[in-house]
Amino acid sequence: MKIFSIAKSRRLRSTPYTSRIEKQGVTAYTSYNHMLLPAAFGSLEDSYYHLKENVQVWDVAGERQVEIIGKDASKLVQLMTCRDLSKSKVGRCYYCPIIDNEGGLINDPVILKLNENRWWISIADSDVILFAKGLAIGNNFDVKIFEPNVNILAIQGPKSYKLMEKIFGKKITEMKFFGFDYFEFVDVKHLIAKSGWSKQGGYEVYVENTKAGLALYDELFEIGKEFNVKPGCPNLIERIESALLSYGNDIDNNDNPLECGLDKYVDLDTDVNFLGKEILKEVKKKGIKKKLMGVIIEAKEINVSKSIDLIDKKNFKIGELRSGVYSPHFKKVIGIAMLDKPYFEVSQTFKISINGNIFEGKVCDLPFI
Ligand code: THG
Repeated sequence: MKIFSIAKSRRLRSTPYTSRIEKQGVTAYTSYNHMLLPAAFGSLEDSYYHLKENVQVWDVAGERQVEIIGKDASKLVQLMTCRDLSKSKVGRCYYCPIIDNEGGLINDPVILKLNENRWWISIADSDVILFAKGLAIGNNFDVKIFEPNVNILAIQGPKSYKLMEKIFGKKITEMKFFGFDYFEFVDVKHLIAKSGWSKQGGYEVYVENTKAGLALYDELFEIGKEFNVKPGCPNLIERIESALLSYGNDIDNNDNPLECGLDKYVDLDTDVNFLGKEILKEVKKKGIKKKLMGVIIEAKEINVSKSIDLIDKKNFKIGELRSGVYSPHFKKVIGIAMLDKPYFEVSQTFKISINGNIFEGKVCDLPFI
């Protein structure tokens, strides 16, 4: 595979941590919400093992916040998501599909309820702010919508608890998954959630005060020495094994949340008002025509930069691979694929062409682990 460098510019925004991670050896970037997102610090497999055993600090400032504040803030947030937020609590995070009037996914953010009239939508890679502003204008909602200067630092891995306890005290270890609270470091309070885009445990610090955030960044690496801390980033192997979905890769606006296995976050039997509700009810009644599934492929290597067709014995397309990677755990390629009806069944077999060679594969449930 030929390697290309990334051309930086103002449009592809740097983060407050960019100069730090470049000193620390970032080797690849991707773009996320028009911002640099580190994609590798050397070997993907080394980072994978390190993440599963130690602790990493990630510059995930690209997970931008869309702040919605005002009298109609809750109404607007609910209009955008099919998850029922009527019983939501201040101090909690909610993983919420955002969908349009046709039920198509716009984004799959984490939504934080800051208070009754103030929310942060912690977005994946699509311009939710434009969608939110359009809806607010069209509905004459009394809200302000903007992107606050928040730059998330994720602390991920099994040793994240010990590291964060050393810096913030015992209370931080008592927080529940997807809860958030405020914790002080050198006289500055930071919003910290027990969350993150890995299944290895950890926290996310929503840094609002950049200077204090950089001091915290340095402290994490200083105190973290005894826990073998390293800089890292969302890890393709770990996130596919854990089936953490990536908007734009695994799912996009042509998919609805029921097709993506997000049924848990689709509340059709409540009286809350959201876009696409009637359409999703119809989809549920009639049944989905495609479904996101796991796949295991008898190959040792893959690089997915666009969808790859999955075909049956007669060379008929039955689905498409959307993400894939070699898993050291399974010693095979694993991936996330959209399978057409009626092929989205566990143990369904298929063929796939990777770099001109044909490999056998099998459909399975998500997550892998
Ligand atoms: N953290 C924050 N913002 C984010 C992400 C994040 N924005 C972009 C992207 N990641 C959004 N996508 C996801 C996808 C999955 C999860 C979080 C964000 C996730 N899911 C858990 C799971 O699937 O098991 C738990 C969901 C739940 O139980 O509610 O964590 O990572 N700030």
